[in-house]
Amino acid sequence: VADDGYRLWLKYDLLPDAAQRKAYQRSLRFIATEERTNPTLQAATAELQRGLNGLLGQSVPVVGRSSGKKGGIVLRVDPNVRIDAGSGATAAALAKEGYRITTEKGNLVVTGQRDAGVLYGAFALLRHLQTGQPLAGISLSSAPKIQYRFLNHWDNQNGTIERGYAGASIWQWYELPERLDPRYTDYARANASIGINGVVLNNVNASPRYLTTEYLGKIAALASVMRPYGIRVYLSVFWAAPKVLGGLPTADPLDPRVQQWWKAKTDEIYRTIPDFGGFLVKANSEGQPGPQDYNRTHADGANMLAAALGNHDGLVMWRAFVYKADVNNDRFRASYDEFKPFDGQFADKVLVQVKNGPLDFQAREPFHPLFGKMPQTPLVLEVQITQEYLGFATHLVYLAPLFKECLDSDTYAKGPGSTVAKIVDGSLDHHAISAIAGVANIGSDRNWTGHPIAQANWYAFGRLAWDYELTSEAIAQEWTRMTLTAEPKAVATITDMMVKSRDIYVRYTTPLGLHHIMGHGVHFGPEPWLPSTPRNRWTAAFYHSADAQGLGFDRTASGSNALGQYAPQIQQQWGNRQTCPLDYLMWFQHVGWSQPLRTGKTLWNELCYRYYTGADSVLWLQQQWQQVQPALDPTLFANVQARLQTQHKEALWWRDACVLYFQTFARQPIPAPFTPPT
Ligand code: GCW
Repeated sequence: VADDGYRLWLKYDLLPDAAQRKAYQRSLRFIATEERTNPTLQAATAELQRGLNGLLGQSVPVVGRSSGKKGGIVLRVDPNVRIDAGSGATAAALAKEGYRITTEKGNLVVTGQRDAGVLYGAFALLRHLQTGQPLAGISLSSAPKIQYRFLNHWDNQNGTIERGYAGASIWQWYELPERLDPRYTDYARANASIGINGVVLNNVNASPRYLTTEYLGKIAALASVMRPYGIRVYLSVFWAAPKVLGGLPTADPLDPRVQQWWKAKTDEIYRTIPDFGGFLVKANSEGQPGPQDYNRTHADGANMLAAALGNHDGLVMWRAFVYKADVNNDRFRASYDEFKPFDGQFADKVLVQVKNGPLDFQAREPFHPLFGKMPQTPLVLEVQITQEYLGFATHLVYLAPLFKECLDSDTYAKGPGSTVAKIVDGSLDHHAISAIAGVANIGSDRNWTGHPIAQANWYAFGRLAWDYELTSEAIAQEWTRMTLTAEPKAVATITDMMVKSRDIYVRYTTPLGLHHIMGHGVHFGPEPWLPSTPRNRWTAAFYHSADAQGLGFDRTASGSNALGQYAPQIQQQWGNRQTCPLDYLMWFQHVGWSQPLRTGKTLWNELCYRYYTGADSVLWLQQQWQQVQPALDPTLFANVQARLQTQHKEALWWRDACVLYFQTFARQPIPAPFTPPT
């Protein structure tokens, strides 16, 4: 049977090594659990049965208790089991989701303080087997580093997905609540296997319809599928809902009628969905309504929703992705300028959700300057798993290196070592709450993500949300083994391709810190020539600022001074042409075409060098892929092979468009050995 990718990394194909299978079989002969009616333990048990059946070719019975038997798995909830989750303010909450796997009296014991921990432990045990690791003397213990680990769906009520490239939405609203597509369960399994514990079901450009009684019933049905998997559902809300749904003349957050409407709506939600997670809000951004329509602030809006939540166990995630087409401002600065002044004014249940970079999910951005500058507010890190600016579903781009680059960035907020990760996990500023969100790349395509390798981005997001200290390489290796092949050389080759893929993409699209030069609106392909107009100033030409002298956006004190939003150490490093990382150069400096860079080449020559070698590297990806063919399912092999052909075509398109366009300013020949396109 051809591998259509539906099973993701939970394929559970028979392990190829018979000796290893034998060894595993001896220790995995039954599953014992005393809590057979607990839905989460039932999910854990069913997953283990399914996994062992596939991996070992043996059906494993479930028994009530091990009572002296040896050679099986014992699942146990034990509120007192010791799980190390550090010493931060969230440690107790994190430990509740952790797990421990040990050997006791001849059995493998999977323990958690709560049932969700046992489920995560069951998935960890399966991963252990899928990646061929020994069971003898096994002793694993793990707790997440971040408390709320979200997927954000940008799915619309009509089934389309904003910036989705893998088909329509998997939520079949018109079938709900009666029919529960089995795919929902598979979705929940996949998420639980990587520790995702919250999903925002709908687009941040939100339809008010989700808040109607009719839709709440549908959402409750979805919540019932997610619940056993430790996943809570959340909603993006349309700010003007009190007007549209409630018939009120206003949505002013300080108007008592508006407050009352939200309170009543929130109570209704919790009556329908008792474990509802909370609200995500995009307000006063890209045409969405918000509190500023009434001369109120982001804090007024967020705090009103927090008050509506009252004693319900829910959160408000208020997005910092805001900008107005203010011709006097550099869009880079907008979110910081609007939010920084409100630090300390948000209610306890409010988190501010900040994109990884200041602009908009570009292929490479410096970290967002709000990280480290709002110490009194818990910040959610929002990354994009869907490849809006990274080649949709035709370019092979593994995103863990992008996520890690942001998490590992040093903000210097409290001296060296104040990484974005330590701000997001709450440890730097001692927050009692921490969260991370990834914009999903999931659709109803048979293989969920369009590009088969894009499954790894969903996987990597979850694994890093659980433990941001994992390396990109380790995650790629693990995913490849679970999903594609166990053949060691092929695993090494594919891991290498994946780890290098994002840099390759950056080189042939936006090298040296170029940004926002893609096709306008659709965000695909190159369009660096799009000029600024008084009505639309923020176009490609604005961001690359090419002129006869040079290239790049001056964000130092002589330019927009967006650099001034960062810590002094960063200002010093990035503000100096000699020390600014070349990868960020065009983000911060306008550099002369003939200026020599640290590489020894002039800016123009270095730019050409990166565009050309970047596009050539896609041929390298093709060669590597060709080498692993014998180790792969033929259908899957052919799928990726074809996409790599498209990717090369599009890489040449990017290269030629950008080099030829910038050449009209640089007025220099394309350096040898590269030859101009004909
Ligand atoms: O990246 C931009 C996208 C919009 C998106 C917006 C946002 C959901 O182009 O499609 O809207 O960001 O993050 O709100």
